[in-house]
Order: sequence, then C-alpha cells, then structure tokens
Amino acid sequence: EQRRPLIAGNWKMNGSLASNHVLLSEIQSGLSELSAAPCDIAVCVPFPYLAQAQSALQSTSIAWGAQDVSVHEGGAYTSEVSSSMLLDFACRYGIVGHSERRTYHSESDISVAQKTLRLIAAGITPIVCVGETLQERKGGLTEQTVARQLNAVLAQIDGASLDKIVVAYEPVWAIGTGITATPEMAQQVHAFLRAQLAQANSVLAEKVQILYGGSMKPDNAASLLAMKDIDGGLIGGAALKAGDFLGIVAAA
Ligand code: 3PY
Repeated sequence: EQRRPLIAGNWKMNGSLASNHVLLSEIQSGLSELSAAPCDIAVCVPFPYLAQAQSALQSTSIAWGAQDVSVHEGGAYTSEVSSSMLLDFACRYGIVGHSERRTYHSESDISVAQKTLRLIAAGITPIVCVGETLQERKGGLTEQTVARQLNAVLAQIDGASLDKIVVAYEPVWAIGTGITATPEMAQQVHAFLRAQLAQANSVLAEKVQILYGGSMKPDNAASLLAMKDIDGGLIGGAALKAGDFLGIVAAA
C-alpha cells in the first residue's frame, strides 16, 4: 500500500499574529518553488489563530487544524473548545492525546478516545498521539504502553472508521529534547502499531498514516521517512522555522 505522507506542524503554544503571518507566507512561497507537493501538509495552531490560518491558507494546498478538542459537545465547560467550533474554522485535523496534554493536564486514555470520537463525528481527522516515557522504554514497556493508548481509542471507534484517523508515535523521551529515535527503533514501534490497527480492520490498517513525532528535523527526516511504516511526521520545534519545515516536506 502506497500511503501519501503527511507532514503536520504542531506549533504548540507559540506564535503571534505577526510571526504567524511571516511563517505562513514563507511556507507558502517555499512550497510554490517545490515542483509538486510531495505530501499532505498541515499546521496545527493555537485556537486563537485558527481564523488567521483559515484565511491565510484556504486557497492553498496546506491544511490547518487544532491541537486539542473538548470531550463535550457544548455547554457549561469554561475554556473548552468544541468540535463544532473547530469545524466553523474548517479545521481538517485535530491533535489528541499529545504527551504534553497527557502529562501536564492529566489527559487519560479514555478522554483521548472520547475526543477522537468527537472529531470523527465532526468530520475532522484526529491525529492520535501515543508514546512511551523513558522509564517505560527502559522497563521494556514500550509496546504495552502504546498498545494500551491506541487500544483505548480503537475500542471506541468502529473498525470501518479506521481510515478516518491518523496515528502519531511520539516517544516522550524524544519530544523537545533534541534526541530522536533511530529509524529502526521508530519503525519497530510503527509496525507494531499497524499490527494493532490490523486487529480492528486489516484492510484499512494499511491505509492509516502513522506519523513519527519527536525532534524530527531536516537532517533526520529522510532516514525516518524511508522506513516502511513511517508515513510522515508531527513536527514540533522545526515547524516554527519555514526553512526547517520545508526541508522536512522536501524529504517526504
Ligand atoms: C516534538 O517534535 O517535539 C513534538 O512534540 C511534535 O508534536
């Protein structure tokens, strides 16, 4: 199965109207110099900048999305943002279960699964993040951890909807640390994740894009993306510099 790669920026809590304007313009002009868009491209921006991303990108091939969504449909949930609000800004993607949400906001496997369902119901593609901590890796618990995280989601969704999700494998020890998993280490987990997906639906599992995240940069992107089950990247720091982001896109 030939899966089209997806390179998605996760801007995290960075940016301003002024700096986003520059970054998005630079990405667009850089892309127009690449002969054909080699992959799907997206930026996941902070909520207040969704309108800006929409107006800057709506007539381009670059998609945009959010970094989280509420488990609730609407109502008295101060500070929360619903899937229908994301749809108002034509988000194509929504990240759920990033390790920073799991760690700093006690996001549980169950709430990640509920958020995934909300996005699917709204027609927004969830980018479901899974990944083990350094302690879990050292303890030989990598597969057990990512299986638990992924299966919590798979238990909630219909097997026929499997191709409506994107999975991102982000080893926690590689996020924002500058340390990257070797392509072989990452591939091993990606293959394991695809085998888990295949238990839900073996045909659709071949279509699911499984992204690698965790300090992907222009100089390590090509070797990671060359791996059979690595279908793109969820890009942290390097997504904030147009040159780096485009370098990764060019490697895809
Ligand atoms: C990183 O690369 O640091 C990420 O967390 C991407 O989501």
